[in-house]
Amino acid sequence: MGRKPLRSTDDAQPGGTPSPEATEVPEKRPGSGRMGRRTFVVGAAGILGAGVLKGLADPAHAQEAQVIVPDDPTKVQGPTASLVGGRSPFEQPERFLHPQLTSSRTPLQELHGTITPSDLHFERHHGGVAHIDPDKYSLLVHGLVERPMVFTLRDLKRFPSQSTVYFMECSGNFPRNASEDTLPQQICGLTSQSEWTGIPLSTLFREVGVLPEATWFLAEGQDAAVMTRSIPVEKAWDDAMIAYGQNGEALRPENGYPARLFLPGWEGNASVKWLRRIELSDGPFQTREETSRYTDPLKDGKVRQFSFVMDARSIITSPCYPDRVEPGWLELRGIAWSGRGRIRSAEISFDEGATWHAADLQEPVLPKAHVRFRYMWKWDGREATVLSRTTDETGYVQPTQQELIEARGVGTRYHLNPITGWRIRTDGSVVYRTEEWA
Ligand SMILES: Nc1nc2c(c(=O)[nH]1)N[C@H]1C(S)=C(S)[C@@H](COP(=O)(O)O)O[C@H]1N2
Ligand SMILES: [Mo]
Repeated sequence: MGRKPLRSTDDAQPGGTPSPEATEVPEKRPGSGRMGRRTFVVGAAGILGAGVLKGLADPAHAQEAQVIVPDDPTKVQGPTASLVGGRSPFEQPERFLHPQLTSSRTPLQELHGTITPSDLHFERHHGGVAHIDPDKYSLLVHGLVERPMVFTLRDLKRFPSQSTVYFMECSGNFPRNASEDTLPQQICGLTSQSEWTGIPLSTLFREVGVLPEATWFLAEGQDAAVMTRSIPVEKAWDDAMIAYGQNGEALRPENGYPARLFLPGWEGNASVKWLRRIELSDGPFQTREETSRYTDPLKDGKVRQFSFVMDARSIITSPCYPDRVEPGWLELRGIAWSGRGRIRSAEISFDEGATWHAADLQEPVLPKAHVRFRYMWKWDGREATVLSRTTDETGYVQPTQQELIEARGVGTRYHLNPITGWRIRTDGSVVYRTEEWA
């Protein structure tokens, strides 16, 4: 099936600064149509030829080289083994780029299972990608501690390590007033999942001897934005990590190489990439990213600050726009996740939420992780709507958009997790079930 080029949705927010994350449906990069190419290109370091040069001219495809797909692969010797593998030329999943290139979104509708390939993990950069020499990397931990210390990457890697699967989500992950031709990637592609390897932050906190009066810490990045956020110290004693590995390899530069803070289940913004400094203190630092940004206006004129936890959410990723389905059995597939812990259930509704039917959850259901759900459904060819909603182990139920607006007002841009779904028309075409904001 082909992907139509998407028009951008002008979702400007009245009375607010436009946020690259929260307010716009990003546009697809021009000229990157799927499967439309005559010459296939595939990532394959080690294959030489015109394709390599072509790749160099286009940084987005720097690792690509041309391959030939024979009519009968049994009649020709195939290419040799290579240093680094690439995708089948028939599979070209791509992130969606924000027009200002400040973020890109995971193609959730093209993924299987629950792990996001590292090169498709969403990105959000406030000052571009920082490139850091691992030999020059250091992390300073100071402030209200007994022994201020500087750790090199080597030092960090000597501590007992852990590898855990967690989702990561930007809190600006819902485009209000999206149109029917909207992909899952545009609805909530600012979430991805990886197996993160690193050390518990508590290890470093014990090493430096965090003082009892320290209640918050500042995390600072070494990028052009010098991203800084204040985090309650309890998160360090709970499950915060310093991550240096992602899906079996080193972090990608875009995701914070060589080391980042990782706060499971909390808004992505606080997981500071390219982490260079942690300062322990007896209160929050009130940085730009936690005062003018990442706060949620409420109905009563007040503003919610330090809303760290990502609320439970789900999305059906198949079928979705722009699929076309046939009458008969369909497996509805999607993902559900919660920053509070495990997903308890994912449910499907065919009657706008009047009744709900339990979907199967793929085991193991991990805490603070995307969980795949599936539901077998026989489509009778009549116009239909499919919605998904999830409930987490704390009993939190994913709200409708109306419930969200009633609870928080219309001004909120961050932490929007409404129930969403798809309309299936009699011709089998699938479109986003639009809902006007407010
Ligand atoms: N140093 C630094 N850390 C950062 C950012 C940044 O721009 N600079 N972006 C933040 C935001 S807004 C999000 S959502 C996550 C995104 O992480 P990712 O790019 O690895 O997906 O990183 C956070 N950490
Ligand atoms: Mo973000």
